[in-house]
Amino acid sequence: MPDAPLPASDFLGLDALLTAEERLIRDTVRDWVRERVLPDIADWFERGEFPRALFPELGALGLLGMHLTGYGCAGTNATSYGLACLELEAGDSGLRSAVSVQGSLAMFPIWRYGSDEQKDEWLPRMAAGAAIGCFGLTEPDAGSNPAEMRTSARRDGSDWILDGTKMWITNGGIADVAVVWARTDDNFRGFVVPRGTAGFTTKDMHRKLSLRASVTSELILENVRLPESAVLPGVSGLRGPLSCLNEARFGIVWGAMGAARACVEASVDYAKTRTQFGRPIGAFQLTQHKLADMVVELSKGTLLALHLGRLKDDGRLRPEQVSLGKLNNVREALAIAREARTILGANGITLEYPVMRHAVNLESVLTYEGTAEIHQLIVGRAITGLNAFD
Ligand code: TGC
Ligand code: FAD
Repeated sequence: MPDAPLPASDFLGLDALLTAEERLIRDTVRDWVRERVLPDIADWFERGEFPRALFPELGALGLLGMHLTGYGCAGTNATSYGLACLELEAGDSGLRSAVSVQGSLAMFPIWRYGSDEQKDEWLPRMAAGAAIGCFGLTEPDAGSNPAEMRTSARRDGSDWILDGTKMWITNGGIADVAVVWARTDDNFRGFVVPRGTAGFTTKDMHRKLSLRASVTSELILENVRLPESAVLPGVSGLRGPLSCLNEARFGIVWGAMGAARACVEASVDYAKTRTQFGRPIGAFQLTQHKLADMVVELSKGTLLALHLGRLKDDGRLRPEQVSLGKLNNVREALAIAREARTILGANGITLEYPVMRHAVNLESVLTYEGTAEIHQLIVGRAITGLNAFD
């Protein structure tokens, strides 16, 4: 009697390396995505929208700022946060983006660097999904190199005056609060800017061919007057925003494998049922070659994510190691999605199947949170000790 087939989605049996609690969180998120996201995601993607109503549901599930402690946050370990990102991105990268930005880029800086008043005002509502946050670092002329940002914060008495434009900001148009990074006389500082502040407006960006089920916006700051209490007191310098990116990039290491898994599952199903030349296309050697290579990279990438998760939970994860994970897992997820597309033939280009949606989403994921080239240079610097950015 032959052994039972090995599942493409967990060929190495990595499930056994998770704790019961981690599996429970993973299964809860997977079920929620299956029930609440998969039936509608193609429509949201086609219409170019992200339903705001999902936020309170994500909050009720404990997924917003889930690896933070206190203030209504779930306080899970980092591996559980990663598993949640994986399951969310198996639904859509836009969904994982919304959660990454809320928890790792908007809540994290307030939680780590904010005053007690800022934490009390924002974190409980953000954890519940009652308030949405965004993170404004990138500008029209400062992407990979945020040190070139023009957005300025100058003193006026005890107030600050902010001027500038942030671009490509996830959740920007639906955010109740923006964490905005700006240049001061001698440094960079973070500011907590509530929607409704005079001079602060947002404009959604349209005609995107990627990450369509996600709100992407410009933040426009014109003579925005903020009190001293708006500044994040706990950090100055680019270390502030870059440290937040470590958190979000860690989530992407996992999330990319969710998108990859969805593509692998769709192509295995398709290859077993689509018949040409009198047999399932999955019976052809060339198709099996593709499927095997996809499963190899999915397995390696998921193992890498788990290893980085364990390092993070042990307090030993270094930013350069996160860069290695983001570089590898997004690059391989994109290769898997493109290969999956070929297996589905013409059907692969439609929204009836998830693969093209994941493939185009992953183009954004390859670029944001540090492009593939930037992560190559970060890893290259760590290996050689030579700084290519100087
Ligand atoms: P340098 O100017 O030398 O360093 C500035 C300070 O920052 C520190 N630092 C870090 N700290 C913590 N974690 C990290 N990963 C850090 N990287 C740098 C550094 O030690 C220094 O500290 P200090 O105290 O000495 O002042 O800059 P660098 O040479 O280290 O970095 C250059 C470079 C290119 C690697 C960096 O600028 C970079 O990572 N650029 C990429 C920019 C980026 O990733 N932007 C992302 C925007 S947010 C986004 O995309 C959200 S998408 C959300 C979604 O929808 O999911
Ligand atoms: P550039 O920096 O202009 O780079 C263009 C090309 O040049 C890339 O291939 C890059 O790798 C390459 N390059 C640059 N420098 C070097 C170098 N030294 N060596 C070799 N190659 C180099 N930002 C936020 O702040 N908040 C958000 O919420 C956010 N959400 C986003 C959502 C989406 C959908 C997208 C697409 C982007 C988002 N971003 C956000 C912006 C994102 O972080 C930037 O797009 C990214 O950092 C790259 O910047 P850039 O697009 O200006 O490209």
